[in-house]
Amino acid sequence: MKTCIANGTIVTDEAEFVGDILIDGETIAAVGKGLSSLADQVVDATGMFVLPGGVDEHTHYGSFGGLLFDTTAAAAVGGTTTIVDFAPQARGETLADAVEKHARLAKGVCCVDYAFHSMVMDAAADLPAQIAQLPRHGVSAVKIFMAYKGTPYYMEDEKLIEAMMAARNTGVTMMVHAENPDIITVETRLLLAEGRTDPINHYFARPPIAEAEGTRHAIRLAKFADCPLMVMHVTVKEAMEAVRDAFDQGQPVFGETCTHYLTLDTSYLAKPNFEGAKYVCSPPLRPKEHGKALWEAVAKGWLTAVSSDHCAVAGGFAAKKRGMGDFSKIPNGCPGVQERMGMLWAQGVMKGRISRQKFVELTATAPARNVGLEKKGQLTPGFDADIVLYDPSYQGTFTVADSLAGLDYIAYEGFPMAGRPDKVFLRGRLIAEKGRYVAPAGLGVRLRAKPYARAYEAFSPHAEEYTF
Ligand code: DUC
Ligand code: ZN
Ligand code: ZN
Repeated sequence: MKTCIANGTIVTDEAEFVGDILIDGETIAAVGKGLSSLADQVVDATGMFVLPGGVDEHTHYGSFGGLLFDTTAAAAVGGTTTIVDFAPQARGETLADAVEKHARLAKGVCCVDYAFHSMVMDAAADLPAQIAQLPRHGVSAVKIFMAYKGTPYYMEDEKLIEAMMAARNTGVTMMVHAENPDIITVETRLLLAEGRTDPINHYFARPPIAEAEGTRHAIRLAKFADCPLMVMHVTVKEAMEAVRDAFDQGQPVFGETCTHYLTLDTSYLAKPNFEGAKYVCSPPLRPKEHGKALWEAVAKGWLTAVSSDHCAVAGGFAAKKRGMGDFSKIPNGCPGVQERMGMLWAQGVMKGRISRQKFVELTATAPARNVGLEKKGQLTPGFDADIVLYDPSYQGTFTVADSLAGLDYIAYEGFPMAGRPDKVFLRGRLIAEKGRYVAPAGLGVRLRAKPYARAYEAFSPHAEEYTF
């Protein structure tokens, strides 16, 4: 069966032009003009922007208390056709077993295609060997937590260095959650001792300097270990600058940021009636000036992708209220997979902060490249026919009433929409239309991410052997 998406404005990470996309089965067969006559059916895309389906390189379905894959229709209606989800590790479990267990939860349930990252939540003595196994399980990246001291997530430098060396030797991308754990521990203790228990104190306990220090620290360790590095959820100007400057000096260091750090700020944590708890995530929301620096960074390519860090904490607002009386007990997590692309379009493209090409790069092309997903993120013959017809004329507001994420709130309530995905195709099949999910659940398939992905592209551990 051949389908032609005709007469839309096709937007890639480099250009845009009015034309057609011919889909043959699940794959893009051709991009050009006058392709309708080759198709069995034609979808008129006049007036639409035709975008690659979004790739969200950072989601938490089931980790950090997040709801599971039965809530992934939210991704589809928001224009995201691939998620890369963190597989949580149970105590005593190997990283590979954790990935395979997580894959069983997604199979036949997930509404969009999915790949996995590993995350170390219980570092065993053989962690380096476990990391080396990951590419065989289709996993190209592992995340290490420098924060969360006192929990099994936390990793001390000695282990982190060994993990970096193992990752480097096997082409696994080392991802870090970079916040100085001791600053957080001390600040949390001081704040609670003063009786400061409200959600806003989550920010004061994790000040910008904690992230700046953690980021610089991670970059130095990576330099020592000769390991490419991906700094996740960069939220502060100084951390972003550390990533940018290390890269400029020739170190393979990359970073991403997330929708909420670009569009929300610390004032949301101060909302009355404990509403601020809905916005508790780590690192925390930052004062506005950091958001400004992050917009500049994504526009200029100093940060490579915008993910949602989607974590829809099960139980919604009631679950967040477990932290009443002690902000440090508020479950961490901010939902956003559904709104990621629409918010970035409305707040980024429509406000002139990024171009449409940059939008495509940040939401689809670059994350696919970061993760090593070879057939995703581009409107190119041979790639999967994951395609969004984006209707720029639609006007509305983001509201929980339209959310498929399974919570009683969203993070972007009341924000204006500037258009929305009118039709979303997953491997050639229509799965969402005008905010509704229109396909049987569970059509997503598991993707294998290739090692030696983006962070390794300019990196040869044996470069000196080739100098003359
Ligand atoms: N880090 C994340 O990336 N997401 C949720 C919480 C965290 O610490
Ligand atoms: Zn993190
Ligand atoms: Zn996360």
